[in-house]
Amino acid sequence: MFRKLLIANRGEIALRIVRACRELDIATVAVYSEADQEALHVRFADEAVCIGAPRAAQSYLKAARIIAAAEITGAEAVHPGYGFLAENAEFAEICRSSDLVFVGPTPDQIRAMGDKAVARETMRAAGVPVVPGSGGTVSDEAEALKLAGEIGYPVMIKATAGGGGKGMRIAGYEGSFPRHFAGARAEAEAAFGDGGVYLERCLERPRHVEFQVFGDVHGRVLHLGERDCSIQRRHQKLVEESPSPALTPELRRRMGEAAVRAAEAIGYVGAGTVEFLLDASGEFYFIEMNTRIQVEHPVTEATTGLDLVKEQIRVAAGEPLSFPPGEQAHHGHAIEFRINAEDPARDFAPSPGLITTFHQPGGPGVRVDTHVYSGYRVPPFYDSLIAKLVVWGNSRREAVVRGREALESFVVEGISTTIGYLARITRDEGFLGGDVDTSFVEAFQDRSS
Ligand code: MV4
Repeated sequence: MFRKLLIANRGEIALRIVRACRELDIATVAVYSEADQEALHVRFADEAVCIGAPRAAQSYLKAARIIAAAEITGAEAVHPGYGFLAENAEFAEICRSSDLVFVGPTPDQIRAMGDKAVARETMRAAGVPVVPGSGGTVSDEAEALKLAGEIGYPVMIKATAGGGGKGMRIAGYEGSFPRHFAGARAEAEAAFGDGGVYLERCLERPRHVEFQVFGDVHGRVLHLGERDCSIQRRHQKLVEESPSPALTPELRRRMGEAAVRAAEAIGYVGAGTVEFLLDASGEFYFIEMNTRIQVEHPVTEATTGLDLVKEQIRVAAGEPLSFPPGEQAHHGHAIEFRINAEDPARDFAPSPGLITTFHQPGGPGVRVDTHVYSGYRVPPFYDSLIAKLVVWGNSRREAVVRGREALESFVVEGISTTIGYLARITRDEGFLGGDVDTSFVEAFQDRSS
């Protein structure tokens, strides 16, 4: 096992990784920006190295400085967390050529899924269902228009370098296609330096159901069940839960098999997430694979009793997966609520600043992953997640009630947060019925205002 590991991240996930390392008896190195001098990941890690100015581009995204910090401190491995450099194949490659173990998949595996049109083709060839659409990217407008007619409107135009909904456009009918096609290409070029786009039939009010997968260097690949992430606002997830209220045992089995096939197709090693869209008729389609640990991984930890971050580190050290053979056992129901420093009354505008009071809930089945505390100043430079509330219950109903009580006793003063908004969701009839799809937030906002 590694003796020392560098954490190339900040916030709650950096603390999460510190805790996993403590249990594995691995020393930790934090890196931090000038804005994070007072951060808990800096205080709780065994050593800390300042790597630059507050902006991520000047610190957490500076591969060379992170590698230098690892070399100076004698770290043997680098855990990238999520965001920042977690899905940067070049960074994974630099780690390798610097004799550092990147805790995650290989550069080739990151690349195979990073290009979304290539990933679609790889999955289709492996027998994983994909949304009907183009084979690869399309650049010629006349050809794209013809293809769109064959796919059938509405048609979705997606950036191949995008993902998570970035650079996505819907053409509702033939007349609007050329405009959206040109718009999507220009947007993709500006945002990613790659104007490549592909087409998919636009599914009507799908659900977002993703499967947690894991692979080891000994060739074993398995899944740990699903998370339903249909409650999103502008492609930001607000609430995630497992099991998905939409799956039957039969559908879960088929989707789980498809998820494992997806990971096996690229010889996947480490923690990954295979994302599917599920339509109202029960058809499911691969859309993307994320080659990192995700924000919502504690939902799966709650229903499986496993520690996914420790498992990532063990797998990176070459150990076989520690999970028992066969189907993994799941217990009860878990829900994660993302608490952001945002003001729902001002269209979720960021609300950085000084937290004067922070009091977190507790009790049976309540877990809070956070890096903030009373007296902490939320910097304006990074994403707005300040805490994840993860509740567990024997039934969905019990989990929802625990979530509601926990949100109602959560006190954060000094800044605006999404706590009140999330508490209202727990009282919503649609949510209580498990009747959620991609239109949930819009419909909820209409009926609750
Ligand atoms: C789609 C779609 C409908 N049809 N693709 C993909 C990334 C995700 N964040 C948004 N994505 C969608 N892709 C096709 N072919 C609808 C969405 C979508 C969505 C998906 C899941 C959860 C919430 C969503 C909100 C808007 C759009």
